[in-house]
Amino acid sequence: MRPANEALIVIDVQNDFCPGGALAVTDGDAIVAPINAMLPDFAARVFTQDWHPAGHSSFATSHKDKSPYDLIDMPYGKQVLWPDHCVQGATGAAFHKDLQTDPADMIIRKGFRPQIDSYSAFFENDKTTPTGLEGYLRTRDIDTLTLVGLATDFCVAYSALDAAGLGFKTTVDLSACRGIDLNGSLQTALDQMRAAGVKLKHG
Ligand code: VGL
Ligand code: ZN
Repeated sequence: MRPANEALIVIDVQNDFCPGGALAVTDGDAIVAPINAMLPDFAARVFTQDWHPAGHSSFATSHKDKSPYDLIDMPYGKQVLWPDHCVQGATGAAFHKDLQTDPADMIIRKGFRPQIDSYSAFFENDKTTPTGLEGYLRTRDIDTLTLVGLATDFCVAYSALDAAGLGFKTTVDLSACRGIDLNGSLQTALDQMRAAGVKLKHG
């Protein structure tokens, strides 16, 4: 068992990001067994859940004449438009059925504000509105994080970059992550994480 200052952060292992889902990541479900195997080793375990109201502003269907994967300008910056996904209460928003969720100490939901998306587990896409996760971890004296989940180049990378920026010792275990890879976004994310001092672990 790892020491009490270390947490495993499991990002968005939900049906819509797995094969058959609305925003399926290739082999997204292949990480479920490795994550289940990692859980017992950590004294602290946090899961995140992408959790959008119907008609969320990150959905292409909420914008006239826009298609999924188009880029638009939002008041807080550029935003990729996505297929409708992880709608609150829908099957697509549920965790993968084989993911062991009982060991989660906390489940943090994000992306619930209609007008702003939230990739990171720490801040919404305006990079200032906090989710509360930082306070949760600090009040438990946790300073070292391992991140796994979906998708490597969006929610995992944004979370890891914010974690490193907040001063957490941060590792991304790539053996338990899968990416979307939109126009080279996977390589960009890996480069950014490395440059920010995030340790990338390859299995
Ligand atoms: C995610 C796109 C939109 C993710 C969430 O979990 O990586 N990506 N919403
Ligand atoms: Zn989302």
